[in-house]
Amino acid sequence: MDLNHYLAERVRMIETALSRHVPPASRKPATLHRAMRYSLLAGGKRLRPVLCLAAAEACGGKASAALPLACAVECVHTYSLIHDDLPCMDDDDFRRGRPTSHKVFGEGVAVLAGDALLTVAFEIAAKVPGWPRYPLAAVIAELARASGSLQLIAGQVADLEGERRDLGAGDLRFIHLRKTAALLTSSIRLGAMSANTTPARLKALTLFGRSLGLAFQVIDDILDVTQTSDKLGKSAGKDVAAGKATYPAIHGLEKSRAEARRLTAESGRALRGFGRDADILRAIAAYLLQRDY
Ligand code: GRG
Repeated sequence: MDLNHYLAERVRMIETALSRHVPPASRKPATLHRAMRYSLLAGGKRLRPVLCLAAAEACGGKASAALPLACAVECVHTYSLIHDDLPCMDDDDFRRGRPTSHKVFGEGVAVLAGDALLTVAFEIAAKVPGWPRYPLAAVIAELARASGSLQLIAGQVADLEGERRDLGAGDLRFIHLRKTAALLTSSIRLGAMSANTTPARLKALTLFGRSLGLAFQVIDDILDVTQTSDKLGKSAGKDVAAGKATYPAIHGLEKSRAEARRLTAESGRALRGFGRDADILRAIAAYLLQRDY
């Protein structure tokens, strides 16, 4: 299947489901629901939910079975963006091509909209039936681990504490693995779980997600220095301004590009045991690498 066609169809499916899972903007407290919808339905790339559906399909499952889990990871991801943009964190005023949540709704409502998106993620995930190899409790624990203090939040803490400090390549890998690769990998694992995949395939997809997540973050770091804010839909050049350790800052642009290519190739090798059903996952990995022009 053609990747653009696949992405357009799956993104449409995800957008429709996301809109249904979150209370309407008119529902009390209306400001909160408006803020949740403002950030969630602001048209991000939907990379994590698309990967969730594509992983389900690569394992012979159906996108429709994985859809609630895809929406759940997107809610967690959007919460993390809202909180990351707050003045007490990265202090950003531009995200997904529009002013950040706290700029529009104020800090209090932005914090609460993030809290509510994190909470609704688990309500949505709890709607799946669970599968013979992966009962509902295992599915919920998967999402909780990726979002929790050892993964996503650990990455954010290390990132915060690393500002204006001399971090090395090992510290940077620690941050990337947790802040970016953990939720991305979990999106893929959740999709695979919805297809009741074998433990061997789940392991292979975990390796795929880890390499892809690292590649994605290296590319994101490159784009931060090579692209404009308009093109990115978020403030460019923030990493340098905040004195952050990034891949290009430590290794330079050329080595960073080589590393992104190496990690993408590594992600491809993890899919060796999969047939044509995983072609979309392979195509997504190649497509992400092309973002770095
Ligand atoms: C606040 C707990 C907490 C965590 C925040 C997501 C995050 C951790 C920080 C945002 C900054 C950043 C560079 C994170 C790394 C992951 C990343 C590249 C996020 C942006 O994801 P995209 O590009 O965004 O997929 P869209 O808007 O397309 O969904």
